[in-house]
This record gives sequence, C-alpha cells and structure tokens, in this order.
Amino acid sequence: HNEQAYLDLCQTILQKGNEKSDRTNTGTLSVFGHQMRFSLQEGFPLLTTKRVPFRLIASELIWFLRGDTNIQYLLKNNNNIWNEWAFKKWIESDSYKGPDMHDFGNRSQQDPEFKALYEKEMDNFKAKIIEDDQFAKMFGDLGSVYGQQWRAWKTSQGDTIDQLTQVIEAIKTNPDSRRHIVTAWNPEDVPSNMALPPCHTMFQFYVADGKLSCQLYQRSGDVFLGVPFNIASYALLTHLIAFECNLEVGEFIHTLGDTHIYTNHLQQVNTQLDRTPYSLPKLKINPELTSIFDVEMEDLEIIDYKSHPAIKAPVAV
Ligand code: DHF
Ligand code: TMP
Repeated sequence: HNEQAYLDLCQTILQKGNEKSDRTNTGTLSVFGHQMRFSLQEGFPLLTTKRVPFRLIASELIWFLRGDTNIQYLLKNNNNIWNEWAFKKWIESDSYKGPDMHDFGNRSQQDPEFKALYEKEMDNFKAKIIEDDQFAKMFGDLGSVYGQQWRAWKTSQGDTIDQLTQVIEAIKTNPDSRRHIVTAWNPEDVPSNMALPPCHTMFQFYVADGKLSCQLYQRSGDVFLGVPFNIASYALLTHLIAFECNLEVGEFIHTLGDTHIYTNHLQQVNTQLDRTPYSLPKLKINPELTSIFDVEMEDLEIIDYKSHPAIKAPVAV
C-alpha cells in the first residue's frame, strides 16, 4: 500500500529523529534525506489515515498554475492555508497601526486572551484583502513564490521565463530529455523577496513506457501538516501534465531534505499511526479540459475517498 511509505517515515522520525530547534521556536524531531515512492497507477495518494482536504490542495495548485502569488485568489476560494505568511508581512509593515502582533503564532497558542485579539485582527485582514483590491495588491502578495517562479521567472535581461509551459513542450517533443526541470529556488530572491523561501525547490519529469513520472526535491518538510498536502499536490500536477501530454501516470518520487515532525504534533502523529489505511481514492479529470492552464475546481474530482477523521494541529509560523 502506497500510504505505508508515509507512515514509515513518521515511524522513522519518531525512532531516530534528532532533536533540533528551529526558526519558529517550536522544536522538532528531524532526519536529513528521505525518499518515498508513490505509484500513481495504484490510486491517488491522498492519505486515508486522516482526512486531507483535496479542495484546498486543488485550489492552491490552480493558483500556482495561474502564476498568481496573491492570497486574494485563495481567500475568494475559501482557502486559508497561506494567510499567516501574508499577515506576518502586514503586521511588520509601517502601515499597520493595530495592536502588537509580533510572534502571533506562538503567543496565540499560549495566551487565550491574545488568541481572541489575533483572530479578530486576522478576520479584519482577510476581509480587507477580499474587498479592497488596492490593499490586496500591497499586502496580499507573498512575493516571488511558486506561481511566479514557475510561470514568470525573472531573467537577468529583464525578461521572464515560463518554465512550466517550456517543460510541457519539451515533454511532448523530446520525451527522453534529461532536462525536464522546473526550479523555484532563486538565490537572488532568497530571503528578501519572499514570505517563505520555497520548500519544494525543484522538480523533474521523466517519461518511459508511455508513463510520466515526477520527482520533487523538497528542502524542508513539515511531515504532519505540509507533507500530506505536498504529496497530493505533486501527484495532481503529474496527472495534469500527463493529461496535457497524452501520457499515462507513472510514479511520484518525493525526496526530502530536513524532514521533521514538530514537537507539538507528536500526539497527533501517534493517533494517526494507530489507524489502518483504507484503499486509495481515484482522481477524475474532466475529459473536455483543453489546457491545464485553464483548469478550474469543477474539472477535478476525487472519487471513492474513504478516510479516518481529520486531526487538528497548530501550524508553526
Ligand atoms: N509552515 C509550516 N510550519 N508548515 C507547513 O506545512 C507550511 N505549509 C505552508 C506554508 N507554511 C508552512 C503551505 N501549505 C496547512 C497545510 C498546508 C500548508 C499550510 C497549512 C494546514 O494547516 N493544513 C490543515 C488544514 C487547514 C484547513 O483546513 O484550513 C490540515 O489539518 O491539514
Ligand atoms: P523553513 O523555511 O524554516 O524551512 O520553514 C518552513 C516550514 O514549512 C517547514 O516546517 C516546512 C514547512 N512546509 C512544508 O512542509 N511544505 C510546504 O509546502 C511549505 C510551503 C512549507
């Protein structure tokens, strides 16, 4: 079963992980260098040992494919997964005049009174991003994150490169090439131009036997919260590009650098490890879809998704 690779990773970290402090002051158990393989023929790798919200994964990927880097699109699609990182830029800006929100992630976990204040500020921020295009332009943008790097990489000549369109063209015309690469890591943009330097730093496609495979190098992986999203997101991207190129799907290979479980997720991970996986769901793509750059939520459907209940956990900011 495909999902076992993920559960084994959790076990490995619990057993062998190094205790490591981290940027967010949360603390982690961490291993360096790990690889998982998912056969996309076996089913769609949306974890079943906890409910993973496919809707959020799909709308985030569509946002990347559009080359969008502004959370306004996500909020209009009721997707809140990037809010904290835009909010952080807002409260650190000179225009912010509200109550002190520094270190809001940790403080809202420790202090219920602060948490209420933070939630109110966050609600105001979200409403303003949705209603006020000018404000959204200034404070909804996460900077040079995935959407921009994939679709409009800035060159030294002042042009842009659409890496994704180029890689699709290359897969169609020269499938055996060993250069089917998209990179999101631009040293010139790290760290000043982005809310969070890219975690999924580069990926490569490979064609053999009429099947498209994809390998991702992820420099940093939050195994409980981020990684289940990342697996499903790249599986979805591989399906979409295979669809566009008239290929079957092969494997998704997930290679990780600093692979960690935050110490405030340990109980959740143990709960999940006590569960037995169900068989994986299937992905259905609207056969009428003509270009993956026009894909909408309605074109994507997950079928036969049976899962254990969701497990809540705080995200480290
Ligand atoms: N920072 C950290 N520390 N970990 C991350 O995984 C992470 N991921 C980012 C940005 N920064 C990050 C972008 N992706 C969630 C999942 C993915 C994600 C951000 C957040 C998350 O909180 N997932 C919840 C459900 C959220 C919801 O329902 O709105 C989950 O239980 O999976
Ligand atoms: P870092 O920049 O200090 O590595 O922090 C980023 C954190 O976010 C780290 O815990 C990894 C996690 N993360 C994922 O696991 N997947 C993602 O897609 C993103 C954006 C972040």
